[in-house]
Amino acid sequence: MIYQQPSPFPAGFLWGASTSAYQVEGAWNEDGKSASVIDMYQHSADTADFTVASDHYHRCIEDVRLFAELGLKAYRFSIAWTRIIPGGTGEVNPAGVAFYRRLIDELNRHGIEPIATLYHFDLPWCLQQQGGWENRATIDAFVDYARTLFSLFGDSVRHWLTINEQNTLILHPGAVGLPPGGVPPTAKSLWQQNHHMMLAQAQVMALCHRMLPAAKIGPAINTTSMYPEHCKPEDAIAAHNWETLRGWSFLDLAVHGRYNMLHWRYLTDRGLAPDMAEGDAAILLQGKPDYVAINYYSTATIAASRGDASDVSARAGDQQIMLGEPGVYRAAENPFVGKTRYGWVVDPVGLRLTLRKTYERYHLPILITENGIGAPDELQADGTIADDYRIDFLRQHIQQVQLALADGVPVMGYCPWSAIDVVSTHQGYGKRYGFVYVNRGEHDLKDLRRIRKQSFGWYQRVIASNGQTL
Ligand code: BGP
Repeated sequence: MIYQQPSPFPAGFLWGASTSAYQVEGAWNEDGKSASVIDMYQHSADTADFTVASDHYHRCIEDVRLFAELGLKAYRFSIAWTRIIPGGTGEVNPAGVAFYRRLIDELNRHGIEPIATLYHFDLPWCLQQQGGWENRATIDAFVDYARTLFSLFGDSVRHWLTINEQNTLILHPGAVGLPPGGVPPTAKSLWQQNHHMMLAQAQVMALCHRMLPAAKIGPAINTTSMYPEHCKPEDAIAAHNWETLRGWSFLDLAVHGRYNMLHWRYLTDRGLAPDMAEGDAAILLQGKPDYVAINYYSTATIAASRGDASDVSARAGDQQIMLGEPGVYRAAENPFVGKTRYGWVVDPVGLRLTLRKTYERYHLPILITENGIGAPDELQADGTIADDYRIDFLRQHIQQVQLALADGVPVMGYCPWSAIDVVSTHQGYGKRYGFVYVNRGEHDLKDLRRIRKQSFGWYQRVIASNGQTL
């Protein structure tokens, strides 16, 4: 649809940027913080670990000042459960509370809306040792942790996100590292974990509404659209299979509180259906998100399954992210989209399509909580970082957000990944996303100095003009 009247970004649009605790903070064992699964899992020894990361824990005031200079209206970050309740349950750690209090107060002082994710991949290791999400006790632990955060920070945080990319955790468990021993959980275990996370999430959303009636809370799922490789009907079914099993099934449970039909058939057919306790169906119905957050990076193109092992392939050569499933779908190439140097599809129009579909399905406002391009940005001898490719990528995606707004989709805001360079889980600092460069190598910490990239000045102008100067 080509509109004759341009549709400006609404006043109050949340121009933001994102990070997560384990990728930005460092200080992995300081001030009472305990280890999370991320700290204990196996990762490549060739890339940076998470112990120092971008040292945001020690530099958060300096970083927020940079975010204020950038003009951010919102900052989406995550809270490390292991800092707040190091034992997973029970005692609250005052030093951890003080850190987030400092961060949140500084954001509010600069008029930057804090958007807090309760849990971004970093389950306390002590809970993992007791079975992690497979253990129903983790549900109660998560609800207690959320209650603690709502009572500690509910006065100054109005936007909350429950679990980051639950679909990534379940569908690609190796994406956040492998447990000691290197064997990921079985599919049966993962779907049981998924069920428990959904129960926890539903209770936390209901709790948020009871404790903080003015606050808003929602899930954050990696959401995308799938194209059939050809106009072959079987390809269309395969694309729909995967769009449903990879994305909608997670959001349907979060928003409607019930299992998606196709998803449930898939689970029962393959012996993967979770055990449901009495009362679970009623608990799932308690969850009523105020908005849906989406992390959008790329689309995928799908062909009909051939029903054998050749359906499975590694995404862009990354053995931790396997695509394809016999009898469900296989990944195909799309000649109409670009690719990053890491093989991730670049498809700005796909963002508009995804926004339309998400709104049509849920009728809830949408917050874009991640979108961005990873690249090995280089600090030049003159002290600059010329990330013009990032500007192109973000500009094209923002244009599509504007078109989605014209389509009638209530997009609340745009928080690209990432506000500042963070550790990429698989590629360390060789793959950066930030508007602010962090001067460190994979293992050489250098001086961790903050340097504004070219994209910093560009995004500053975008925000200052409320999206009119792109
Ligand atoms: C998302 C995660 C983020 C971030 C991002 C980029 O799935 O929510 O935490 O890691 O992907 O991924 P990567 O660093 O692997 O390129």
